[in-house]
Amino acid sequence: MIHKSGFVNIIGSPNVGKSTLMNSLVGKKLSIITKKPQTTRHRILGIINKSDFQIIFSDTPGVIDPIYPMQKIMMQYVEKSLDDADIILLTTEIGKLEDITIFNHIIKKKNKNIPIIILINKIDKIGTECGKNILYYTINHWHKSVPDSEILPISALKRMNQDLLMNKIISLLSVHPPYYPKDYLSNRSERFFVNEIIREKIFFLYKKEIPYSVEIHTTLFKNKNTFIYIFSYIYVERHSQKGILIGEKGKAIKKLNFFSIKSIEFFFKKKVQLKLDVEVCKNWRYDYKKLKNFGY
Ligand SMILES: Nc1nc2c(ncn2[C@@H]2O[C@H](COP(=O)(O)OP(=O)(O)O)[C@@H](O)[C@H]2O)c(=O)[nH]1
Ligand SMILES: [Mg+2]
Repeated sequence: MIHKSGFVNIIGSPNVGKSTLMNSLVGKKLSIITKKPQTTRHRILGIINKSDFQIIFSDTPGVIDPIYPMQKIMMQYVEKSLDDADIILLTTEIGKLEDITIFNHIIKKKNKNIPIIILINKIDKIGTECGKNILYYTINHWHKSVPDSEILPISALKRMNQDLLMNKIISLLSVHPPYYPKDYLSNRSERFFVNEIIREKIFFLYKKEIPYSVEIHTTLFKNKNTFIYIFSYIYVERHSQKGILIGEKGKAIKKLNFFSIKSIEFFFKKKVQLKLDVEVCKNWRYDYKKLKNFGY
């Protein structure tokens, strides 16, 4: 039997739905999703395994102009994902014509032979006549701006045109044995997913700069008979943030613990006991050494 395999990298500006798309294609919530930009910090692989193909999707941080060291490292992940792609999914959303600046930059940098598919996401938002016009203009805009590319309107959330996208990807894949064992869903460890789930809850429960200032480090993940025992540190940048995280009489962190457990249990399909501890790691986002220790 012929077997196809390849790396499909999802790239685009923040908040257009890259993580939602990868999760919905893979069928498991591997990447965290929030309403806020710059949620995804790492490059995360999501793998689809079928008897005759293996597709390795890569979710990447949104393309931005980096300001501080952590963002610079995030953008290096994006650049790297331009080199090792077999197919690039340039993702934008309906009406977001200004993404042309980012797309031109990416198209210039990428290897000429790598095919790109332009995905116009969030088409579930149309419906009104006005929405249809916007979609029409958006498609036209991309046809004119990037003449040689494939363009596909989709909805990651409502899974619209997902079959079309999958067929297109499979037709572009090369014949190749699988790159990863066929039971792999991701390249990431159990601890990594715990870190990310807790971070997602922090995005959900805390305001302003708090979610951007935390880093989670899970030091213990013990699979017991009937439950998983987990210990995670939450690092913040300043003492004042520690107070906010814990909250009055520990109320805030209790809430965080509760929501985190629910999601971690859902992810691993097992009961979970979770201990959280908050520590200050001064200005870690600005410190290359500390970032390295955190695995960036
Ligand atoms: N209406 C609609 N919203 C979407 C769609 N895909 C993603 N979103 C929302 O857009 C926001 C950002 O999604 P996310 O996947 O985190 O974007 P990323 O930053 O590109 O990874 C979230 O609130 C998603 O629920 C879609 O197809 N339709
Ligand atoms: Mg994301």
